[in-house]
Amino acid sequence: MNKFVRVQEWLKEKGLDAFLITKGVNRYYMSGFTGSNGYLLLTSDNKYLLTDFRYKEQANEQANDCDVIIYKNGLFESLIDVFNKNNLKVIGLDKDDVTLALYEKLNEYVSEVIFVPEEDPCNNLRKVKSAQELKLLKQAVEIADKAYLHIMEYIRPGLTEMEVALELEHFMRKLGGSKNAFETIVASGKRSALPHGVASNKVINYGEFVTMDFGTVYQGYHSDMTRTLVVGESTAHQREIYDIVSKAQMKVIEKIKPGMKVCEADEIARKIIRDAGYGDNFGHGLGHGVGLEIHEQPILSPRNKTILEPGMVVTDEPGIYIPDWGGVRIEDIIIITNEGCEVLNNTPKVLCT
Ligand SMILES: [Mn+2]
Repeated sequence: MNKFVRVQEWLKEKGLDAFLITKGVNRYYMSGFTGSNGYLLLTSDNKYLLTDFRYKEQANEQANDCDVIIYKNGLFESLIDVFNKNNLKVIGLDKDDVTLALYEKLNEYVSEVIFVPEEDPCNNLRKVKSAQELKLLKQAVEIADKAYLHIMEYIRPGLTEMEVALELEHFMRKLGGSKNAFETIVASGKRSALPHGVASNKVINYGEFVTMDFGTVYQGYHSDMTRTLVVGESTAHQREIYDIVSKAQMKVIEKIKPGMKVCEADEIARKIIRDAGYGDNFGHGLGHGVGLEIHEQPILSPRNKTILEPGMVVTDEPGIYIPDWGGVRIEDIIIITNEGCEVLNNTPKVLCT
């Protein structure tokens, strides 16, 4: 079903006359407009895109099914005008995005309208991806995959974590990625016990774990992958930890399917790690949705009861982190299919270089 129709139904359910989208990715999702400034007002029968003079042509071209309004005397004047013309009285605001400053100002300028804090309905719609979105996500993943294949050849003792991060980032940009999906993590030796150890000046030594977590953005869509390897020869303990994480990660791929609650998917990996005696060393959720944002719904935590549906795109990224020793995380992006899942990443998951 058309996403605007879904929002119209949602407005009716909530008893709202309109919803004001303030968050950039949701503005893009509902209008196609890529400009950095603007508000999108969704009413029961129309979409109004309010933006400034710089984006006049771009907005009319990209958001061709919206009424484009270019502010003349500022955003508030234009908003009041639309509210009045459409007799809008009860308007939902994005409670995760609207600042107190904006909320105060809206109330000050338009006292006759009631503003209701709501979750932006787009966050929910974005969980299930369209064919076009899947295509772009696959391209973002492919770029990251190719960068990792390159880094497997490139990495060697004596390089710093930052040098490895830069090489990954440079390679992804050359392949068409527009920017890094997030701050690149390259964590070696004891630092690999830090789940979010962004690349530092530390030199990578022979025999150390190196955890690399990185991704790119392709036409707005994010990739996110993690591999852990040992530069040189691994120890029995390193192999033991790696094998547990690998088994947990693969078991999720084997078992995850639509109809399952996300907490049940999390438990597949968590049980394996717990049974191996490392339950306390896996302190984060199994993964997260990924798309226009690097972290989006559904969040795969042990507490989330959201039901998995075909077309959802999530990460599968269990880890074990042992303070003052090191850690392992392995992460792929998967699509929930009608039967189970499809893994988007193609790069090998092997311990040694
Ligand atoms: Mn991730």
